[in-house]
Amino acid sequence: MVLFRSVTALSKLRSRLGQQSNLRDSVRWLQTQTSTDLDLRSQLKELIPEKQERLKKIKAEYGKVQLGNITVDMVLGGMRGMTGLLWETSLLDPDEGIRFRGLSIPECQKVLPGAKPGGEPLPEGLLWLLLTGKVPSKEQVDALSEELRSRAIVPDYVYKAIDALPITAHPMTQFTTGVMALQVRSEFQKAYDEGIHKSKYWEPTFEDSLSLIAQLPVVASYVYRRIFKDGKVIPVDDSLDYGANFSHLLGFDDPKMHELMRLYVTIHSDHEGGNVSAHTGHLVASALSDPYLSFAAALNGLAGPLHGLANQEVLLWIKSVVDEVGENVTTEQLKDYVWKTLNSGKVVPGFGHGVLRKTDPRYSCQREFALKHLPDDPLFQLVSKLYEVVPPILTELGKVKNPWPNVDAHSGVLLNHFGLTEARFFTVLFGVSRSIGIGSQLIWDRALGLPLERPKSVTMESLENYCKKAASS
Ligand code: AMX
Repeated sequence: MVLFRSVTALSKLRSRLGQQSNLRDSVRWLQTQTSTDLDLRSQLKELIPEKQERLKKIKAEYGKVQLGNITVDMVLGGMRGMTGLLWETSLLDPDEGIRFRGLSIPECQKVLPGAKPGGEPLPEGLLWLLLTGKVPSKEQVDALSEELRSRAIVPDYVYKAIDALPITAHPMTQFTTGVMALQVRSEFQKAYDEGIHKSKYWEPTFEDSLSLIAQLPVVASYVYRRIFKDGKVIPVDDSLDYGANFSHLLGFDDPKMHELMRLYVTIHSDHEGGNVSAHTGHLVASALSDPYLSFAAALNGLAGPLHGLANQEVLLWIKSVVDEVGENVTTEQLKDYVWKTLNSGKVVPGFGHGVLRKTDPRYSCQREFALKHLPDDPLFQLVSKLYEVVPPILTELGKVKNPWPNVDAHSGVLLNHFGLTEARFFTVLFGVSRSIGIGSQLIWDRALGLPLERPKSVTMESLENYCKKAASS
């Protein structure tokens, strides 16, 4: 990669020399381009020793401090409320929602560079923030955009692996198959086989994570065009950033869709460590499986309807309302439809959350986007109506801890508005976005030397015996 960066800088210098007569300017420009300020890997190299020391100190000074009590309810209830993971890139507050390295979504929208001033944040900027904890400059983001474009090369056997599946295979199955095929070129696996020292694990993890993040839009778009379009692949556009390129590769070049994709990827990137996809990626990587293997595992968790597949389910559910009742559905008709869904033993997709207890800010910012760009869209109006109808009904059930909408309640109608109407594909978009959060954390997992995950499990019998003993003593 170092060689690649030098070659890229030199070829850019050559083209600048073609454009400009001032050699001194160009040399100065080359110096800034190769300086460590613009290089994410160099930035990380500086940060890692300090964080390693900090973790050592926490272990030494606070190792025996209790973080809460584990109850039987927690063990039987999917470990809700049980703190058990270190996850540096983001933190979820039940009321406020997600903070990426301390910044809320509106704050990220304010401080992260956009394609134009005031535009939606560029996902590359978020990647920089998640990895370093620092808000990048526009120049740093541009350098990272370029680096990602240069890594967006997908070997032919990846397409062949996908082509081996029937076209009817779910897009997530095709996508994950592509990720598994990408694994063939894992730098981590190669370095491990060659006997790399564990203090250097983070370096090939960095290479794999960045390449994975860069390659995923290409693989995802291949799957999309294979299933839903003409099968023709659209090449990467060297003038576009990550989000806009993803939209372009899928076949959508409306500037508003580019903006939507930047926002979509940014807000879907990370949601602290305990959700199914993030936790799975982290768990699998704790066995020193490389980022490709770990991320493919994460994607399989994301593909479940209680997690990432919910965005597909929401649009299909909304369309079923329209098919059955019509677009101008009244509040009463909508209430009846919600009850019908619940009475048939199904969940209302897009509502509820394992941690959040208020409206998801990822929902709110998508609503803002809709109000700005598609206020009259009939499906957006239906989504707005659901916001009024669903929470009181879920509250009435008496068991739902959070009746408010989550991220998935909104994303589908935005994509649908700009022509991406194939709901079955939506979770793939979610998957591409998640690589930014999970990939970033995996680098820190290895930099901090986090151990193999291995919690204790119990049988029902041992649990009963333990509880009886505890009650009698
Ligand atoms: N519709 C109907 N019932 C719901 C519900 C919903 N939207 N949300 C929760 N419930 C039910 C649960 O199924 C559970 O019922 P049970 O006791 O009969 O099994 C009960 O309410 C208590 O659940 P909870 O503690 O409030 O939620 P949870 O932490 O167990 O589950 C979640 C969280 C997201 C799986 C759940 O709210 C749900 O199924 N929502 C719909 C699917 C969805 O939108 N998923 C996407 C979440 C965001 C994401 O990961 N992308």
